[in-house]
Amino acid sequence: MFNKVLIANRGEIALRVLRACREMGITTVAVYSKADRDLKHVRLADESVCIGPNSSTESYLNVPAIIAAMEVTDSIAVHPGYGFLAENADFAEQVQKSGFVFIGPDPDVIRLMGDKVCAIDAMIKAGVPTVPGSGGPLPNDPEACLEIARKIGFPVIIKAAAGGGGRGMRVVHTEGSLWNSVQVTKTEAKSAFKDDTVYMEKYLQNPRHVEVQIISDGQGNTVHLYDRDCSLQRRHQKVLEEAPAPGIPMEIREEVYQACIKACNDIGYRGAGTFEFLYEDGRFFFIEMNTRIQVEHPVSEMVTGIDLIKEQIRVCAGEKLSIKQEDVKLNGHAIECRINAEDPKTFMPSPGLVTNFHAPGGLGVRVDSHLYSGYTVPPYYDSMVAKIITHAPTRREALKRMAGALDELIVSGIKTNTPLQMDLVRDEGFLEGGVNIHYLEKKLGL
Ligand code: MV4
Repeated sequence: MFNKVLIANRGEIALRVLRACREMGITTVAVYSKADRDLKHVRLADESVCIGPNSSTESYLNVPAIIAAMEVTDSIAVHPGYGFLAENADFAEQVQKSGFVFIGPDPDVIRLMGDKVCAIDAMIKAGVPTVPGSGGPLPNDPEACLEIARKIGFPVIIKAAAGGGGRGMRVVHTEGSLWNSVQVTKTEAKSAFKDDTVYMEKYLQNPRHVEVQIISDGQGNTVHLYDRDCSLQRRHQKVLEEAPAPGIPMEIREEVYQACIKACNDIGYRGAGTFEFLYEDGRFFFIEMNTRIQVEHPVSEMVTGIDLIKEQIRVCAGEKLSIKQEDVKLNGHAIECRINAEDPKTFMPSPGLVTNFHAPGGLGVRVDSHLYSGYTVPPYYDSMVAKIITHAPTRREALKRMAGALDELIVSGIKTNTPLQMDLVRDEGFLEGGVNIHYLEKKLGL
């Protein structure tokens, strides 16, 4: 096992990784930007290194600075968390070439999944159900594109191969607007990702966002940790997630889990990973794969009892997976509410001094947060400051528990989206279960 791990992230996920390392007896190294010297995990880490100024480009995204920090601290491995460099294949490669371990899949696997056209192709080969589509890049020819779109049937969606997470896509409803949309998406993709490759899919009008969590040791052993529903989102930012996805028959899900496991073993996947699907009319359609730990991983941990961060570290240290599929039992239901430092009405960021912080507690309540009374939320990074997770035998009970936890939560001095979350866990439509990806934006009148 690694004796020292560098945590290349900040906020709640850096603290989450630190806690896993501590339990495994691994020495921790925190790296932080100038604005982040007072982060909770920096105080708790065995060692810490300032890697640059406030801007993330010059600190948490600064590859030479992070590798230099690994060298001066004699770190063995780096945990990237989520965001920042977590899905940067070039970073993973640099880490390996410098003689360190990247806690994640091989750079080539990150690269394969980063190209959505290649990812979809790999999934088709493994038998994972995908959205009907162009089955490759779109040709640079209006007539050929029109023929593909007619075969798929309108509406269609044009997506950038290098995009993902909602960046670089365009819905097309009519034949007349197709070619212009293809060209505009290509131009945007070229400037955003330096790659103008685009592909086409059937546009699903009212799907749910359901994702499958897996963990693999890269030695042919992969297990799934069931699924999560992340349909409650605003502008591609998830707001509330839950596990398992409500109201989907287990036979349908089981088939998808087995296909995901086969895909992992086919591509030699190592580490934690998420298969994102759109779910509509009783069917799953793969859209993309995330090769990192995700923000919402705690809901899967709560319903399975598995520590995903520890498993990530173990498999990336070359150990075999410590669990077999039959050990992964689904127990109850979990909900996660993301607490953001933002205005609950305008969604404008609201950084500043937290004059008082009081976390909720009790049976089945988990709080993943780096907040403390007297901490100042800097304006330079993501506005998420806490995740409240509740676990109970049933969905209704988990939601009821969440309502109580949100009532207990105190974050004074800054604005947060807690009022929105309080409203959501009491929302009639959401309480029914199985709302689609447009539900929250419609509710907010967007
Ligand atoms: C889609 C889609 C409908 N049909 N693809 C947005 C994020 C990216 N991961 C893929 N996205 C979508 N792809 C087809 N063929 C609708 C979306 C989408 C969406 C997906 C998941 C969660 C929220 C969403 C919000 C708007 C659009």
